[in-house]
Amino acid sequence: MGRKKNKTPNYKASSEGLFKDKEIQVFLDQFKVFLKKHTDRFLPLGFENTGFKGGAARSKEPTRGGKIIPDGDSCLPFRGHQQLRNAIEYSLFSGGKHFRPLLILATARLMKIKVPLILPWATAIEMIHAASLIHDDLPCMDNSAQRRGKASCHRQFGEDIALLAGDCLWIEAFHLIHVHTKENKHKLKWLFLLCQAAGFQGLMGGQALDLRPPLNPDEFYYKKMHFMKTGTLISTCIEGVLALRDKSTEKTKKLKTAAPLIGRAFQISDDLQDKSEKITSNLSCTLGRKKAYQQLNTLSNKALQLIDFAPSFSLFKKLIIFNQKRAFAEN
Ligand code: GRG
Repeated sequence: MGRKKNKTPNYKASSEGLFKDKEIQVFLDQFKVFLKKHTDRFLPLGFENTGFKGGAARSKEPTRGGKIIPDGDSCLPFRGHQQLRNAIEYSLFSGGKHFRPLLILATARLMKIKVPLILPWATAIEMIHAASLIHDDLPCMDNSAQRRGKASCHRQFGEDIALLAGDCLWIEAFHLIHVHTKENKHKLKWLFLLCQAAGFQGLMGGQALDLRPPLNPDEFYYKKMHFMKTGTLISTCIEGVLALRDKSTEKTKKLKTAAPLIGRAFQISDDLQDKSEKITSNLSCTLGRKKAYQQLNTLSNKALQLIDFAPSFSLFKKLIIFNQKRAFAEN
């Protein structure tokens, strides 16, 4: 049994509404086109059902990644499963704040790195994020019926397809980095960072800590769990951009130090927004909302102080403040 039934989605504002900056819109459009290109190329349209019923979707030329597979049987349909693809696209293109891709853009702006160079990174990170949300909603985890104001992936497509959609998404994120990163040294660094952020010390390990908390969770536990479950991926967004620069400078050091603070602040803000019932492992419930607000403010202010070289109107600072303020927003 999951811990929370019918978790109320706290999704309210999308990034489009919050950052009415034309350049950000252009970035988000480019980002979505990039994402769509990857799904179109590597997850080609397939069969509506698993049964090989033929029809429009049936291919005489089985393909993988746009290439014909020499299987020796031209009748073997091999375009992939349509529902799986639908579930992947349903989850990828269902809104969300795009906090992580925007943080990547914000870091790139501070480092004077051009958008095309960071698109694969932003896209792969959002795919891992989408995968984690699908899995997080499953009945064996948070058991959430809704996500972003819509039916969660498993409610829409069934648990089997949702599980596979989540698996597929995070694997495809690695695939995307492999295919779209020009420089080998950047590719290796990005793959390493993704492994670190998603694996045992990251999302997956953090989720285990959240699902099976100790009997008496203390502040240290929350710090660790928040960082692994949420903070690592957010912090990795920044690190991935810094990986494009060889030299370590005062600026990069400050950004590296601020990254985990922003990551932890993001989860605390998320907890404070979550007003659903039956929440057991939530900092704001266990330690009290006041203390959680204090921690959020301390972390955010520390991060803002560190980024003293960035102008106050910079996207980077705006994102830190946005995260701080959303904790106070009414759902
Ligand atoms: C398959 C990669 C993978 C992981 C499996 C289920 C799991 C392990 C991890 C779950 C981790 C998790 C859901 C952490 C919470 C992170 C969080 C605060 C999510 C909400 O992010 P927002 O607010 O969501 O950015 P939107 O909807 O805006 O994209």
